Amino acid sequence: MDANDQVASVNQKMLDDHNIFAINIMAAPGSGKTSVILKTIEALRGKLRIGVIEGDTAPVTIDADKIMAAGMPAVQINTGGNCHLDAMMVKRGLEAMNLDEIDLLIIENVGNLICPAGFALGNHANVVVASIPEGDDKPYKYPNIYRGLDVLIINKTDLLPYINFNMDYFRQGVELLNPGLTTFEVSCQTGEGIQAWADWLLAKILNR
Ligand SMILES: Nc1nc2c(ncn2[C@@H]2O[C@H](COP(=O)(O)OP(=O)(O)O)[C@@H](O)[C@H]2O)c(=O)[nH]1
Ligand SMILES: [Mg+2]
Ligand SMILES: [Zn+2]
Repeated sequence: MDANDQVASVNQKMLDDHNIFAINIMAAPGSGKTSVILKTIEALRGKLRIGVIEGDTAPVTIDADKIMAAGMPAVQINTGGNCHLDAMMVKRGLEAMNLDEIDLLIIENVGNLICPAGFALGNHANVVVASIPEGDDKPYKYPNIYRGLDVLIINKTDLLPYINFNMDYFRQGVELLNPGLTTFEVSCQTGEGIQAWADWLLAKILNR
């Protein structure tokens, strides 16, 4: 863990030297991490240059291909079966990118609600993408990931009419773990809420 933290500090220095703000997106598989990244790219196009590091446990480039199709640089990191990204993997990703061409780095962590929270990567903000179909009890069952969090995105709100999900119960659980957490309710399907999230992110970067 000490070795990981040391490399994370090296990563953060590399990012700071290039004036890059970096976020680490953690979530369950299928919650909409890649969808949120694609929507964020659209919302901030012309305002920020965004690079993406895609972490996956299998040697596939499905997510990175989607980012590159959206016109932004992406590096795919294969964790070799590991269930989280560590700082060394992110360092390899940073070394494979042209950091002079990026203002915002988005790291898509491996889909997993447990151990990604335990590995510092050198990013400046931790983001979780929760989604309606996962159920409203997840903050109570996976508390650790919510504790060290800077922003929460609740995705797939378009599915609220079809799924038994009590938003008050969910948000009360989050509030107990992380009082006052900045939270955005969004739908990548309809685009609802995306602008508010993108505006917050842009302001955070400009007012650093
Ligand atoms: N209905 C609905 N589906 C969504 C939304 N966001 C993502 N999806 C779908 O959820 C699935 C997983 O999305 P993806 O972005 O790949 O999730 P990831 O595994 O967390 O990166 C895909 O079929 C998306 O089209 C949303 O807001 N509403
Ligand atoms: Mg993905
Ligand atoms: Zn893991």
